[in-house]
Amino acid sequence: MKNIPTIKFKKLFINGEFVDSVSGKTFETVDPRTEEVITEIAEATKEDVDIAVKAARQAFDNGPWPRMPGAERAKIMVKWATLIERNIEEVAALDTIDGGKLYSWCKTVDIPEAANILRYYAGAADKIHGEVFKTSRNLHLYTLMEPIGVVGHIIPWNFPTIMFFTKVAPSLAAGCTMVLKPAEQTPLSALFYAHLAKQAGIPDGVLNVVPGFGSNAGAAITSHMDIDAVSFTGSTETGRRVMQAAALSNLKPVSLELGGKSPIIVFDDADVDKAVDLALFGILHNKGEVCVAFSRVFVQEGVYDEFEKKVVEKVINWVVGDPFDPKVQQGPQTSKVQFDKILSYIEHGKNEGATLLYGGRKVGKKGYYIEPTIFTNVKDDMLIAQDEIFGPVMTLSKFKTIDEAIKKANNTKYGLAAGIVTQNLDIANTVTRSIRAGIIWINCYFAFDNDCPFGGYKMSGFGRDYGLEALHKYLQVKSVATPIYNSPW
Ligand code: TXE
Repeated sequence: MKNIPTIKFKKLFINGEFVDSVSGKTFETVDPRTEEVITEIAEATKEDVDIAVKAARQAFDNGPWPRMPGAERAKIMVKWATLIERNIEEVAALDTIDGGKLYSWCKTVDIPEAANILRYYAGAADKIHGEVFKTSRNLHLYTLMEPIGVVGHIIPWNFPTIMFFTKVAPSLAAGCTMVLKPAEQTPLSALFYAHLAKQAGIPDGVLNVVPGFGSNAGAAITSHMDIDAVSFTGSTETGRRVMQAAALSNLKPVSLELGGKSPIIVFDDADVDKAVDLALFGILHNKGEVCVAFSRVFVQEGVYDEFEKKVVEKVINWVVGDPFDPKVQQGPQTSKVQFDKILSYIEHGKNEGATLLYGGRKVGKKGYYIEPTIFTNVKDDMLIAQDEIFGPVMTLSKFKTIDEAIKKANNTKYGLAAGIVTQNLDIANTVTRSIRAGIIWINCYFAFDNDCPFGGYKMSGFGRDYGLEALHKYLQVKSVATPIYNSPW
């Protein structure tokens, strides 16, 4: 795509209209390829969140969406999915200029997947039902599944499209209304999706999009007394604040998908070429700004030297550059803050005694580009082996036994994902059961399906996105009892 799209939607989307913020404030969104301002976006603050919540409350209490048969909701969601696909080039380009994401990946994976997520949950919208119980007493006892109410969604900047739809689609299917805050770094596609939602027929007030900063608009959502649940994806540190604000306001339930420091363990019997490809894809995909990035690579001693040699041979040819160029494999980091954070971890790694095997420098004069970086001689307690760097930085180390590999893999406060590379089923099964993480990839990476729940153990959070588990985050269970005729009740 040569033409950068004109930015059509720059205002808050509240009650079905694009509106200025109450304060009239705006903020800049920056193109990480050039470090130049793309445009100014209306900035939501607490007052705007209040207005958006009122609209969502009105739509929930009196509007058609929660009362509509599930099949009707489904029709509108499917129409939205089709509209997204019709506008695929434009939205893909928005995520590329806003977040430095590979245009080809957005166009062939993220955006089509977003449409599929909508269709998956559209398929569930008319299959939401409770249970009837055969009780020991003379009672007709059953449960109703009801939408939880007004939901607050707060999403990050690394997957602006996928995150938007993993939150919005199940809550829409459940019959909820919502207020979503995109990340301040990447607000463009969310506003475009809001426009398409209106075209598809999502009633006014059901979906409200309020771009703004976390400490203001985000905090207003998490502490709001009239929001019934919050679904958050972001850092562990902010996740803690989200939970605290929920506890101190109306005790709304929260689900948190937080950071990670995921290991990939390569055993002696592995196909080393394949293991190298998986490890590189695992840390360099989306320039390492991935919550499930394989940032810690553990290789068994028998194949370690071969792995180290091959990983350098392959990474030398890794192409960093403009994410619109189809030959490019890695675009710029999303923001200056993230760029500086990664470079400072690289410096830290050198200072704490790890060996810089490859990379470590910024690329070019303009834009937030960083070389793919590999550290060896990494000790488990080093900061680069413990903190989520969220960049293209691999830490590589050696192990001898399965037990040692399990111990190393679990030596983290996080528990989002893990990879195992082996041909041996016994090893795969043993390690799978021993690692405390929400998803285990055996001989693969980034293998997701809309039907399969995704979320963390330990400080990677709780609650699940994807699958029917996510739908249940947005539902309440109401039990109903009625005596059977002539019973003593
Ligand atoms: O995250 P924040 P940041 C990790 C990654 C990254 C680090 C910092 O390591 O380097 O977090 O990124 C909103 N109340 N991940 O600072 O702050 C914010 O506006 C309510 C991993 O950008 O968590 C944005 O919309 N909301 C992660 C969202 O939270 C608040 C993806 C995420 O921002 C808030 C992103 C507050 N007090 C970063 N403060 C993953 N799991 O994939 C901020 N926000």
